[in-house]
Amino acid sequence: MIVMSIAGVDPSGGAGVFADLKTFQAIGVYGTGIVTALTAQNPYRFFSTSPVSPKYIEEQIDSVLDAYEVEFIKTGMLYSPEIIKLVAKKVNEYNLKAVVDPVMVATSGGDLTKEDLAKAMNKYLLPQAVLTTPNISEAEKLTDLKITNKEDAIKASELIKCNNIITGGHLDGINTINIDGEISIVKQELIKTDNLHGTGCNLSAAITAYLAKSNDLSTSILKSLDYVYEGIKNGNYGTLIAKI
Ligand code: PXL
Repeated sequence: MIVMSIAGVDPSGGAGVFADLKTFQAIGVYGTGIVTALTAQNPYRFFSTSPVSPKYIEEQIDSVLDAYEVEFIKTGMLYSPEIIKLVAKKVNEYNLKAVVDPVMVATSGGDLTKEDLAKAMNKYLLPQAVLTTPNISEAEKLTDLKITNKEDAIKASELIKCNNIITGGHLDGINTINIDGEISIVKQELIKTDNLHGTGCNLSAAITAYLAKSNDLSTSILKSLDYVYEGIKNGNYGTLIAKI
């Protein structure tokens, strides 16, 4: 089983492509990584971003898919509407099943993107995605709703253009899952920590890996929530032996 991450590079290894590869490895699938942008950052401070050209992102994707059979991919930081459009084109061209983490802002507060990406996500990528995994602020941007409670989250999840989990790290641990229009709520205990960097990246990577291992969508989400919870508790991802 070969999966692919299309995302940015966080050199401190907690988020982005490097983190995704560790999570793929921990769950027992072979990971490939397409770089959309470099960043200079650590878990506490964001310095800058240097994007890769869409043409070179396309060349990376084509070179990997020329050799490897890939069914499931995840996308993370896509940086610009042009890159979102390109990735949507590739998903379509190669018939890829995409888990989309609609990254817009880093946990550390850095603006990862130069433009409002929500419009391009809604138009090009989400309509053909298997799942999207917004946090509260990303779900607000995708739907133009303000989310302050469970009812708001359910409303937003019904507006998002594909199956989704709205993660509850900023909503008392209330995760709202919408699969084929069926809503379920999974409440998790919140852990007191100063390092939540990369939680979203690792969640979507874990879901992708579990899907590649033939788990259904609901099972993949539940196992991945567990994986990320343990990662937060231990301050680390990928070094865990995941429940495969
Ligand atoms: O978790 C959002 C995110 C995604 N991708 C990259 C990041 C971050 C957060 O820092 O650095 C590359």
